[in-house]
Amino acid sequence: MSDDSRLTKSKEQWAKARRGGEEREVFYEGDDRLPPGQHLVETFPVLDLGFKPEIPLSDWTLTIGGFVTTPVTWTWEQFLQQPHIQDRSDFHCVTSWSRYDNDWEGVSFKQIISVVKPLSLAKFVLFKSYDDYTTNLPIEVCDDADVLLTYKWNEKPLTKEHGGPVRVIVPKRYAWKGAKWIKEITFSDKDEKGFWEVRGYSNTALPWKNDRYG
Ligand SMILES: Nc1nc2c(c(=O)[nH]1)N[C@H]1C(S)=C(S)[C@@H](COP(=O)(O)O)O[C@H]1N2
Ligand SMILES: [Mo]
Repeated sequence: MSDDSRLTKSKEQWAKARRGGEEREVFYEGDDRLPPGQHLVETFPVLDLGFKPEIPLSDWTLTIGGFVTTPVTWTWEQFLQQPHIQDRSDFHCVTSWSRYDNDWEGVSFKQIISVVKPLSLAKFVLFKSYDDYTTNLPIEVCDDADVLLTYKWNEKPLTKEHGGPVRVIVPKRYAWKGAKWIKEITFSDKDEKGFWEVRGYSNTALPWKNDRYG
């Protein structure tokens, strides 16, 4: 299918859904940008453990360590001094909503790797947050050009409800793999499962494979 016909088709579908009275949330199938079992939303829902930590920038630190050559703890100023990237990506939550075209800006995971230099023994990454949330990924999944620690969403500072000051974004995985309110990143030889992974969610979390439960 050409890009043009895809665009036309999805415009028709949007129109249909709107005539049906759904203003904000549109359900349809057949958009080849939407992973199986997902529906598109225009809003940006908030999901957390019922607690949104408040972290003043003067108290914020990010510690990156474990099996690395050069562990670091960055203050907010030191984080901002790192080279920045921008990336636009779609966001897929396992609870079935997807949100297209989110603009993120921050420090790429590739930059983190180049700073801390993981040892060859390091095969996995564990993310820990200020709300004690954790999630885990293999290092090669993190070492991808679209994985970043963002402090902006659509050109504005990332709000507390969406994980500000800084959260992780891993576009090719379901959104629970992206830790909000990131506090620690630990490289390890072992795959330690995170909060949802120990509760039965998939360890791989691939939206395009409908890979929700372990
Ligand atoms: N620290 C932390 N990060 C988290 C969560 C959380 O509860 N705490 N929830 C995860 C889940 S299940 C999802 S779907 C996304 C939701 O991000 P949003 O609230 O910005 O939509 O954050 C993920 N990262
Ligand atoms: Mo989620």
